[in-house]
Amino acid sequence: MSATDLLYSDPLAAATHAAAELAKRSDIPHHDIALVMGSGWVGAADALGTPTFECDAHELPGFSAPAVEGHSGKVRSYLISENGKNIRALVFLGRTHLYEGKGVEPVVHGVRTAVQAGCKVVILTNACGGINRDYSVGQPVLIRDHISLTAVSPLSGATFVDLTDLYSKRIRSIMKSADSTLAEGVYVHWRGPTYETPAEIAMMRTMGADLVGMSTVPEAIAAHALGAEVLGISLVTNAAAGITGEKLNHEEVIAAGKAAASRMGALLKQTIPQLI
Ligand code: 8IG
Repeated sequence: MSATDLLYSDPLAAATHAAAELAKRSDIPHHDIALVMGSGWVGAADALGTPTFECDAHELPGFSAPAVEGHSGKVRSYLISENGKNIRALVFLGRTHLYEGKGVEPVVHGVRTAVQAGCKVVILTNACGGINRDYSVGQPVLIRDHISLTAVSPLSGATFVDLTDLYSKRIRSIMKSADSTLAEGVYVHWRGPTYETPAEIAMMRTMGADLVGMSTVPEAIAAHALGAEVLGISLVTNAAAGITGEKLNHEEVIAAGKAAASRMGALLKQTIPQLI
């Protein structure tokens, strides 16, 4: 059976295979923490230091080539050492999105691979639209909770998983201790690839949403269901539709991401030793 067929028929087995291949190629049998870097977050990975291993994600079974500019599709391993603690961080530069139309399995394959590789903590980053009028472009926001407007779950069958503490309170509190300016917000998952209409943004605001984007939620659910602790960080790279009267464009999003990413990378490097 091909790796892609296995991904759809037995996604966890596919992730186990990918984790074994990663261990073989990198010669690193175990990772502790995973980070998924979304649009514009590559600079944050660079702030983690020099990777001890890097490959193209699609060299690992079940991964496909990236579809979006700013998503490089690399997998890296970093060694973060502090106070005699050696932490292995597995970093995905880029991700697969629901709007690519391949289904949810490829979307969550990275985090499942990470958990099968040993990761107990999964940090999901993204670029998103700001619904909350208090947010400014370039501002990082911790995800406190989400609203799924796709209603797509990576899980099937009678597995009734509690999502009360999906975005770990423990980790959010560590992050806020390290940077007291960090805001928290509710993230709406929107399938895309179209952005929202102004009326849809007004609806989301009424629902209690602060942020809107096209990622993170399925990965958070898949990682949590496998027992990992999840942190979500959104970088507000544009005001959501209808707020400023300007149209949304992808280039603007990438530029805003780059500016804030190195600051977030330094914050992540500083806090990672406290998370494991
Ligand atoms: I970056 O305004 C980014 N991603 N749905 N809406 C949605 N996704 C986004 C947006 C946005 N900005």
